[in-house]
Amino acid sequence: MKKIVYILIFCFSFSLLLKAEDGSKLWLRYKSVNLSETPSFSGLKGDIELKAIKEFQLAWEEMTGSSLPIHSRLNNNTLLIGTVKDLEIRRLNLNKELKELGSEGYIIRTIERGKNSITVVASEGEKGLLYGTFHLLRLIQTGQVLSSIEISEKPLYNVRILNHWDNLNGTVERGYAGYSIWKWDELPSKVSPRYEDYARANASIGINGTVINNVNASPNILTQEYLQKVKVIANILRPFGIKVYLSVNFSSPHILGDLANSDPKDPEVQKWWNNKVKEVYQLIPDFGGFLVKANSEGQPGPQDYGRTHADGANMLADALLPYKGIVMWRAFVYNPSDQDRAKQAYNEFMPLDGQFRENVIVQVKNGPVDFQPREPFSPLFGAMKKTAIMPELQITQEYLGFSNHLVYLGTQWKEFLESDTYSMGEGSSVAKATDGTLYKQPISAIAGVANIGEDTNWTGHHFAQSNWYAFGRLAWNHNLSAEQIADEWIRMTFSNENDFVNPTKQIMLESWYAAIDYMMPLGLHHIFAWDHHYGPEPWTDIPGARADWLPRYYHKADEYGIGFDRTTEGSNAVSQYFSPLNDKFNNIESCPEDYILWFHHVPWDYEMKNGNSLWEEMSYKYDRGVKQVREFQKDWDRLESFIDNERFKHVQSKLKIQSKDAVWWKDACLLYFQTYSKMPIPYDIERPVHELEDLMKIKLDLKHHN
Ligand code: BDP
Repeated sequence: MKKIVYILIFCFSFSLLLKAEDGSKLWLRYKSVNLSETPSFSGLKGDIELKAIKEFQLAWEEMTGSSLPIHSRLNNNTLLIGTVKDLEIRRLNLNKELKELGSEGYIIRTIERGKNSITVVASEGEKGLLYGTFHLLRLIQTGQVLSSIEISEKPLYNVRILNHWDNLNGTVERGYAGYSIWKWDELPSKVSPRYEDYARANASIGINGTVINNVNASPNILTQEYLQKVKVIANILRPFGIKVYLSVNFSSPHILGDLANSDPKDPEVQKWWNNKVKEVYQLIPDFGGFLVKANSEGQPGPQDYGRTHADGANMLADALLPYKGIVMWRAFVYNPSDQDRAKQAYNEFMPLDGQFRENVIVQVKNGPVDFQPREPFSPLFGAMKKTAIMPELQITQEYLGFSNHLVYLGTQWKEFLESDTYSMGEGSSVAKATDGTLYKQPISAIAGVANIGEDTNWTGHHFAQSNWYAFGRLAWNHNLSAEQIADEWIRMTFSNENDFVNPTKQIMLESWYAAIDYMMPLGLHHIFAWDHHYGPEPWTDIPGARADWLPRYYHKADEYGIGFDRTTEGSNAVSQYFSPLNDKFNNIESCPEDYILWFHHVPWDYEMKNGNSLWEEMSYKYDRGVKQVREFQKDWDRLESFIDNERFKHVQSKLKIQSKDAVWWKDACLLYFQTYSKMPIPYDIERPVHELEDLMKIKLDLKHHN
């Protein structure tokens, strides 16, 4: 049925009622929008059952308190939403442009039609329409001028996907926002309303895929029983343009299928996977594919049978190919050995370059070790020129204070995506090496490990929502600045008042640097407490534990100095980078100080660029991190009148925890490393308030759910 919808001109304002808010609406808060300056804006037309139109209706209702007026003619100030299938859209001569933008791209444009000025949201496909509508709503929410819009967009990565590390028992590995949102016990009969809320939120930022179970995968996910549950989730996500993917356990044929082994070269094993994949597609016709953690941290894999990662990935890829499914094969591999952990993934995967099927994409964490507060980019980016590579970012703050610390990661991800790999000469950023610009690849993708749980505000900390948001926005367009993303997010989530937006943005933009400073400045890494990765334990020694799971392996502090020698004299990890980076990192004089202890074992009295000794510089960095968090507290307190009390208080108390933790980190690291440096903590910084021996006794009972 064809219906044309017109909306009357609206021009009104809302008084900002600072009603208690629990954060459950995320950035999709249409109520608080002040429309007083919104010029004539109206109309809606559409003939498809579109979530896009529904979303606009919902927004309209929330903004105006009344339902969307429907008329039957195009007038001035009409909003026209439609795909190229729609006659009105076809009449606008946008088809060529729309074709170039593809089915996820869209145009939002003010078009003069005779005496009338209409606003058009148009796309080749329905997904583009959904994204375009959310974009338009974002413009409204952030108070932008709507009288002459000229926007055309398309995503820079094809697959923009969340990785949930959610277990089938409801726990979330490295999850800090409560239990999983996926209620496996209730499915398939009972459907939580949050599944649809989740889908909407993701669609609003362009996320188009989700891996709903942990990479440490239970084989049970592939049983009929669970697939029936997955089907229900897939059905809910589909209208929002989101495909479901699953993490699979490489030993599934043996464990579920009772086969003697799971050797990828065994025809019985191949047959098992072919049948299993067929079964999956019978239930979920648009199923996305598999994510695999193999031969990593005790997970089974092809190497158990003397086969390579390529053999394993290709077997699954062959099974998925007839249905256009993909395999995301993780490169997060390392084993206890004499070889520097930071070098292992590269050494393992480089020889396999060119051996992977076209529907395989190798998923590489941003850094060579493991989501540390700050790492140089993994040398695999740009290096595998005949293999599609996708970045894996960690949205959940496993190594950044869980859901207690305010750490905006837009800044971190931008630094990473813009890092120059030099793989094809200067200007070969990680982003370009993975989005299809430098290397022609059939698929491009980017993944983020989700920070979502059943907490009312979804992410534990209200500000952790900004990381979910930033991931989606950067996956869509990595050219956006961290600042722009923070700005939009604040306006949509809290308030459009500049006196609130600007200081809040400042906090966000400084927060990652502050966290690095109070946790692991100057390239220090992995000096966390055993297992739970929350607080500092640079001293830990667990008898019998793997050396590469202990902080000493990484900081190597001794009386001479501190840091991991990865130069040509040391582990030679520098050689995995392209020229001129290899030389730059190799030479202590040219190595960026942000990474100096990542690449060098530096004497305590080494003179830094500003004239401080290394020890002094380290002390000042820790101190600066602490001071910054104290400033965040002051800044936040000044903003009390701008937002609802509920969220204000929540963030305020989280900042208290962060502040205490920052002091804990500073005292622990300075007092402990001082036992090696034997130098005084510079007298112009705050004295430690803890005894080292007391700090060494702290054992937090934070469960790490495996
Ligand atoms: C580490 C986590 C661990 C994950 C692993 C992975 O500590 O829980 O299973 O990464 O990415 O950061 O596979």
